[in-house]
Amino acid sequence: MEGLIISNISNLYQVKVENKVIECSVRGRIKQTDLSPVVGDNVEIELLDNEDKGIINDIIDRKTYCKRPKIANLSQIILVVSLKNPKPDLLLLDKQLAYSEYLNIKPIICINKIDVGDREVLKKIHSIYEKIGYKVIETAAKENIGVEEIKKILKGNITAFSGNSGVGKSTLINKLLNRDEAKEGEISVKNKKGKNTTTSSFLYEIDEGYIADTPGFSTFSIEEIESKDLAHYFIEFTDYISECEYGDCSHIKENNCGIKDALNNGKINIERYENYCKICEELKDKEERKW
Ligand SMILES: Nc1nc2c(ncn2[C@@H]2O[C@H](COP(=O)(O)OP(=O)(O)O)[C@@H](O)[C@H]2O)c(=O)[nH]1
Ligand SMILES: [Mg+2]
Ligand SMILES: [Zn+2]
Repeated sequence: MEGLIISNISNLYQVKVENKVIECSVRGRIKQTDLSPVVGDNVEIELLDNEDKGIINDIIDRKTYCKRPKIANLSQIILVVSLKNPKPDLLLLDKQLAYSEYLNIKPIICINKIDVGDREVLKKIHSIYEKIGYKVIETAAKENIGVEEIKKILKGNITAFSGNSGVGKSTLINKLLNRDEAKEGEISVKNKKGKNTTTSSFLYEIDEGYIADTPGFSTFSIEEIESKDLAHYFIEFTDYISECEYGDCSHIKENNCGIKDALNNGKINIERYENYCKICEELKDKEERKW
């Protein structure tokens, strides 16, 4: 039978099959391939004699896969910024947008703490990101504003939340799940020896979807992207890349660059372009240090 891995603590997996959760271990054969099951994987399991334990025999093809934190089949990432305390970090947001595009996971922007902060900044973020096709949702999680709108888009998806510390991710997740404590990513479970361990990620069922509570998503790194490919993950740039004179154009110092032309013609936002340049230089530095 088939199930969904909702948690993983060392080599034990909780697999949801219909309305039951079955504790599973992994068959040696899969362990020997480099493909170990992760949270979010759909797996083929076989029940053991006592019916509430099982063995994972196979992993069903993944739609998406994120290495750090390890999680499979995420379909959406809600990128949370706050209007104030901390103020919006658009460089981080642009990094996260690029990384989501690279992983082929749909990003959605959530501006939290709209009860405080500057309306002009709020308008600016809407304008920059809606123009290029991203959905932007406003919330004040603490005041329960906009939480229903977030709930609606969770249906049928496995959704993770990402953003700087303090933007309100835990508050938002707790409101969505109707739970009180801020325990984001720190689901403490006693293992067989009675020792407390912390799961890496956990999927919470909500309506007809899942919320991935994933520590480490707030600061995920985009080092996997090669600097030469970065422009492809800035979605509004892709139309202009073919107009560059040089096939290996980095869109920074070259002449006859389609992206710089689009920038000069007002078709690309200057802040997005400047963030592209910063991220590109950062990736290049890392690539050079590898040698
Ligand atoms: N003013 C205001 N404060 C909020 C809102 N949402 C969360 N906070 C506060 O922001 C702080 C950080 O929230 P938290 O959920 O821990 O952020 P996280 O680090 O992203 O998980 C807490 O003191 C929250 O009470 C909001 O909508 N408005
Ligand atoms: Mg938190
Ligand atoms: Zn170019």
